[in-house]
Amino acid sequence: MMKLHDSPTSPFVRKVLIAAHERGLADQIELTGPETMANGELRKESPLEKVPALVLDDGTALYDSLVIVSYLDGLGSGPQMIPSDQDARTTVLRRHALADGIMEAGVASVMETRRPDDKIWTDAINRQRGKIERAIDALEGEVDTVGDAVDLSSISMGAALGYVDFRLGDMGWRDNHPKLAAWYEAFAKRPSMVGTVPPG
Ligand SMILES: N[C@@H](CCC(=O)N[C@@H](CS)C(=O)NCC(=O)O)C(=O)O
Repeated sequence: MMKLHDSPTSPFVRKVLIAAHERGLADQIELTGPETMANGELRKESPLEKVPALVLDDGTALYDSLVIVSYLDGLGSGPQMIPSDQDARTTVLRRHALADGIMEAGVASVMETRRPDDKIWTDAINRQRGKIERAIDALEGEVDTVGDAVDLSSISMGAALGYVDFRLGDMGWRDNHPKLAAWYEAFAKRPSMVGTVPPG
């Protein structure tokens, strides 16, 4: 049984869990829960002390989420997460970078709001939200070519937009991005998405 250091609200963890579902591996992964960050266990296995980190049966720890998805791509069966064809792989990795950037900026802006009131820097929050807005604009422009593909880029888009809904719902991203909204509505019905919704 593999062990995943996780947090139920992390979009990077969700990316990994969606991949695990799609590859038919979810029941081979035991979740540790967020307490391994608090109790110091995570830092013994991952010097960066971030979730997700996947610990294999031989004790090897894998991080970060991209590396874990790449590893899962070699196990189980189901849609290939990272295509081997050069052009397709480059597009999928670039689009993953866009979605991952939404997650990074989203997490950074949420962290900023958790500072003591007098230390919250609104400019920093707005700078992160600007990144998210531009990345969502970019995805709106290319979502036609994503179609119904299930790969690293679409699972990351699903996890990223799910996180925006979860933590930054006031951004109202659907209003000006009708194609992306329609894509997300369909993608969010996949069992891998339904089974990994962050707790309300
Ligand atoms: N690039 C990493 C990002 C992971 C990440 O930022 N995880 C956050 C939770 S959403 C975390 O563990 N933060 C704790 C910390 O930075 O100390 C990945 O893709 O796995």
